Amino acid sequence: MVHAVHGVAAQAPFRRLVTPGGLRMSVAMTNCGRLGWVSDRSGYRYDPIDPESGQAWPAMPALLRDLARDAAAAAGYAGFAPDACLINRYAPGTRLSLHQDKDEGNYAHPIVSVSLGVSALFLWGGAQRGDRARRIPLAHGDVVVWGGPARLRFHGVLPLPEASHSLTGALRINLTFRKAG
Ligand code: MD5
Ligand code: FE
Repeated sequence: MVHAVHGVAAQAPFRRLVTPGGLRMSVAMTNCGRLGWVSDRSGYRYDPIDPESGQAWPAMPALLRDLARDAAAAAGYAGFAPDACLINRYAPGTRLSLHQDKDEGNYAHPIVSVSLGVSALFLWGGAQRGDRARRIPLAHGDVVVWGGPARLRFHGVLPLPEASHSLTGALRINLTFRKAG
């Protein structure tokens, strides 16, 4: 999977997007699949075109697509067919503040997330931003299926510690598979 991510990034390099509020995200992102998640001053959206290249996003490697489908099926979501895979890259100190994933068309579809490389502490909140958040370690190889009432919970990632993994060095990679269209 790490090799597949490198292949995607060779076509669509990781970049740090700007939020509608004008702040640059600390997470570096790229995408594969028919649709990619992007953010700029005009807002958040799923776009079939990589705005950096003007070209379609790289195809979703079958290895990645099949793992997401099988994980969803094992969690009770048979037939999950993701059309978007957002790939997040965390360097030491990179964090992701509390948010909900609300840019997809149909919240009945789950989101599947795969963590690679350095472990992070995931913040798992509730339905309201102010709800107490649990801290859950996500390590290399962890796969989580977020469906049903969990699909719209607030969540985030605490700053990545300085650490090293044999496959990714100081980095954490997270892939999230979505049915966006
Ligand atoms: C990460 N990425 O570790 C996380 C993993 C993102 C993002 O949050 O938006 O790219 S996905 C965690 C997730 C997805 C959907 C719902 C919930 C968590 N949840 O209800 O807790 O880079
Ligand atoms: Fe999210």
